[in-house]
Amino acid sequence: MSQNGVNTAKHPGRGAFVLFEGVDRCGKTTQSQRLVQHLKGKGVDAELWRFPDRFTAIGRMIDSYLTGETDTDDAAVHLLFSANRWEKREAMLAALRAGRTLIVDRYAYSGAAFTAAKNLPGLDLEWCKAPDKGLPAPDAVIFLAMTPEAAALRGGYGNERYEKEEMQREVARQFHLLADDRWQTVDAARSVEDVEAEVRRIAEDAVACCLEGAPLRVLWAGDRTLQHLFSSP
Ligand code: NYM
Ligand code: MG
Repeated sequence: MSQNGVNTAKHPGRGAFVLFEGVDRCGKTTQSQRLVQHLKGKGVDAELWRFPDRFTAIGRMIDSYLTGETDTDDAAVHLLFSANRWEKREAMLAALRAGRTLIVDRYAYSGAAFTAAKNLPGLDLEWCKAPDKGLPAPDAVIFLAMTPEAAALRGGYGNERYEKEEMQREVARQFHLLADDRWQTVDAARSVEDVEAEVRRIAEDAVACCLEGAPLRVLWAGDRTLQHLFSSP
């Protein structure tokens, strides 16, 4: 609609960025896949993303570190995980701008929690967060809460680096320090269906808010938003 030459048409609304976080084996992959199917069934344009994305050049380095094929300096590999998010930033923004909702399995919170859990001198939580500052922030973080003991009972961990109960306990502690105002803790020790019902409510709320034009925020940068990238010309 045009009034006095000013475009007053309501921006058609963007996609939502819904993030799943939690310790290994807490059900993120199952719940994120089911959520995408559910949203698609309701006519929402939704897509599943995961980090690390092991299929880029950087992602292949991360994969070989996680499988134990290579040893990489802890700070250097932390920066690779972050670079793996930065290299997807443009595509992420383009998808959200096109109205596509992204359901994301792990992001910068995992990045900070896993490295900080190593408790290495110099690599404290603030250092770990720094390289991811400025990335798009999720509209909702669904934290699937489960004790590492309960997660371990779920068919056990795999053989990748970090998949040990002691490490996971420390990761859980770091996650709690990262909880922010977008963080929703969901008790993941219940049945898949009970967890799913709560997950759906959170995601559908986020999708609705973004359709109405909720601004996309900048990660770990206070109230800064990326709204200038979303307004129509
Ligand atoms: N991980 C994941 C990190 O250490 N830093 C990161 O930035 C991200 C995104 O990689 N144990 C760890 C957490 C997992 C491992 O993830 C592989 P997945 O979801 O199991 O493929
Ligand atoms: Mg894993």
